[in-house]
Amino acid sequence: RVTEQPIVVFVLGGPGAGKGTQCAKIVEHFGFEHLSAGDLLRAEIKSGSENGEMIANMIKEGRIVPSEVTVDLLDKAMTKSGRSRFLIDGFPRDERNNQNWEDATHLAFVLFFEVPESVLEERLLKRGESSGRSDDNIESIKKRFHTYKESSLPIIQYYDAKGKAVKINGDRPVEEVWAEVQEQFAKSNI
Ligand code: UP5
Ligand code: MG
Repeated sequence: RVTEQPIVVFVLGGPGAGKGTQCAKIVEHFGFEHLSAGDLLRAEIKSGSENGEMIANMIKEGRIVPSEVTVDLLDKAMTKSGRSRFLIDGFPRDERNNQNWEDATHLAFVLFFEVPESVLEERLLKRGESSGRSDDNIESIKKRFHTYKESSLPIIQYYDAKGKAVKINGDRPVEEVWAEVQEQFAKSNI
């Protein structure tokens, strides 16, 4: 494909759907740059940035950080990487996050992991035993689910209506999910 624009795949799905797990495998096999918006925000907290406290509060409350903060972190990470193909994990999460990306990038497709909420809850509680993540507790998890349904699902539905969403049943063993993800990337030719 001849394009000046970065090629982007959005990787979406509820909290704990397996976005990070599958992105690591995609990187290994298909050589994308993986940018997790959540990881960038957590790194920003650790860096002692003036936004740190605000971001930490939003994450614990399962709320979406103001778009300009996240978009700025993504922009910087994309520029710094010098790469042209990106997996953007856990973003866009609402309408505001979604503005301008379709013009500024070539959006190849949106990978969407479907997993029932009960399974997500179980995964996150288990991870919470050792993750140290401030939002892997039952109160924060419920808030994350609420935000996901209210703000993030409509974005996925928007891309689905445009024929851009690739839906994958994420409620299967990691390797089974990966087999389908791998097939999708192999046939997409990006
Ligand atoms: N696991 C993974 N796959 C499995 C499988 N197939 N079978 C069984 N277990 C599986 O996986 C989660 C857990 O499940 C792990 O223990 C894993 O081993 C297991 P993971 O791959 O980490 O799932 P992922 O979808 O990445 O889950 P994550 O918790 O990262 O998703 P969230 O979307 O909740 O978190 P994120 O880091 O993206 O965002 C956190 C917060 O940051 C948000 O709530 C929000 O407050 C803020 N944020 C913004 O404000 N804006 C943004 O743009 C992004 C984030
Ligand atoms: Mg993640």
